[in-house]
Amino acid sequence: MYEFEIQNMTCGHCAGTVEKAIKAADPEASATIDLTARIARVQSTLEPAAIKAAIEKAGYPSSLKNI
Ligand SMILES: [Cu+2]
Repeated sequence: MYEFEIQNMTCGHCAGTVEKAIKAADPEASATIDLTARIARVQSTLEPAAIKAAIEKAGYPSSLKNI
């Protein structure tokens, strides 16, 4: 499980876009979005960098948190 901090994820629409981007990168991924903390928790077999790139491509730069 990875945690990404996504600073410009500010509303439900953003959260939906981020979740869609994660699912597009890995259909098997499960994503939990915490809009208040602006964090996406992702369960995926892909490398964190691949998920990060997909989120970024959707317009949301993120930073990976170590957990
Ligand atoms: Cu938004």
